[in-house]
Amino acid sequence: MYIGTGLLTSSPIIHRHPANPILTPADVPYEARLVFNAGVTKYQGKYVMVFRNDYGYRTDSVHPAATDLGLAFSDDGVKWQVQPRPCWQWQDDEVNRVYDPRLTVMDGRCYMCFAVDTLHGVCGGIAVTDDFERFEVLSVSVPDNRNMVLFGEKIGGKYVRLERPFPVYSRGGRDRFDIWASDSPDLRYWGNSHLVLGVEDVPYANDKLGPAAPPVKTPQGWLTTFHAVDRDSSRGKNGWEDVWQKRYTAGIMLLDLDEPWRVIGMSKTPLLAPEAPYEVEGGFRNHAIFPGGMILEESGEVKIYYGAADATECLATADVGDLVKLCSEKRR
Ligand code: BMA
Repeated sequence: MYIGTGLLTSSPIIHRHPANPILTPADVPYEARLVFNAGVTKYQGKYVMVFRNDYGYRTDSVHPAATDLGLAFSDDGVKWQVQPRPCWQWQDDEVNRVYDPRLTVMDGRCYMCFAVDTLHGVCGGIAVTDDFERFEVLSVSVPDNRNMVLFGEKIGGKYVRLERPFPVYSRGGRDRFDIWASDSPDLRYWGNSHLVLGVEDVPYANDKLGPAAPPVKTPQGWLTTFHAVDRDSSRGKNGWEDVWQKRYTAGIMLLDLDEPWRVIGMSKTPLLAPEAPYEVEGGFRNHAIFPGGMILEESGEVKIYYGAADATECLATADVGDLVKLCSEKRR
């Protein structure tokens, strides 16, 4: 029996963009039904977005017919030109689909973390591209793991990622999934893992957490979003499925610059909780906010891109100083 964490509201320091949703299926020039959970970064002078497109659904069907990854470019991060074709589908007998991309630029190359449903479990992968046409897969984890995000530079001489393994054995058969960090000398071999944040650390979660957008660097620490999930057994139909008991909110925390598995601050309340119409109604799974992109502009504005209700892509903005301050509510 799950009891939810009650009424949740968004922080007053974050502002939903008036153009929301900034990407919908109507913007996509090929079959698209649900367009959400995008990775967004700046690359070669443009904003670039790789978005998840689930298509072939009917509203009375709960299982995705297919998923591909779409590509869009923008000059301002708000208006997007979607490219005529999806950008990558991993052709492999073992692979069912690739989804929830996150983008990190390092040394002039664009790295994409992704979730991949295989015939033998859900894995997290990392690929690299220079042109969004050819992707080289560098590593795939053992199941079950996903929500990987890469830090934008080496720390202590190693690449670092946040990730979310999902163990069930010995966890009482319940969801109880936490955020971890691992490092790597070459983006292929990962280890030296540390627990970063447990479900019990987040007052508005009772079910699971996951890394959201790749962290941005500030003088005070690595600023990073995460998704936090509460479940309530009394919730019923809330989207296309017969029963959808979860609510996904976005949280924010600050990680140590040199030991990024150490949380040095975290807001005890959500940064973004589902409230806007496009977050709470008409979606595949209502009450789902799933950030996948975070850009720190020179002006100090932070753009946070998030999937809303597993149906469209949205944007919210905040000032970097306000975000850092919000995290100072909790110190360890
Ligand atoms: C998670 C992932 C996300 C999705 C979320 C809400 O488990 O599958 O892709 O947005 O659930 O449905």
